[in-house]
Amino acid sequence: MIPEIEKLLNEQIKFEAKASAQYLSMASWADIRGYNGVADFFYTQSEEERVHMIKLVKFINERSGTAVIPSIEKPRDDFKSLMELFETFLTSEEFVTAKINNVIYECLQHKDYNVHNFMQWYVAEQLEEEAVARTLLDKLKIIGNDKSGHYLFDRDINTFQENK
Ligand code: OFO
Repeated sequence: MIPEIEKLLNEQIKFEAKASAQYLSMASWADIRGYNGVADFFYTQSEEERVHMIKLVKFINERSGTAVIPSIEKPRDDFKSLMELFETFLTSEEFVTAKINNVIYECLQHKDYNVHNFMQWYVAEQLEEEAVARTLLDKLKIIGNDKSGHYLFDRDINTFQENK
């Protein structure tokens, strides 16, 4: 495996792990406040990010690289509203997308078409996740401070979760 690409993939492991920890923290925040639908949404998102991380770990190791399991700093848990929770979700997804785009760019620079091909799965995944995050944020903007709107949002959020 090309060392520069291996390094980038290992960094990507950390970004996926951070997203998984962040979404677990967000699930817990929602759980405590009685938003059970939102909590389930983020528990599932957290699991999905863990799957993305493991996929990278296995890919690196199978191609005679060395996957490094990173330590993760404490995720945010100080959200003031559902709106802030979902803004954080979108920001996190946009950050990961930018990092994936950078891996793709470097793959092309190094003519690593194998990893380039592998990363296409992540590109498609990010497109979907960003779209879900934007849709949910748009709904919250419509709802504003309406408490019954928040109730319905929490009740119906599972209809927006991707099926994988
Ligand atoms: Fe790993 O899929 Fe989003 O971040």
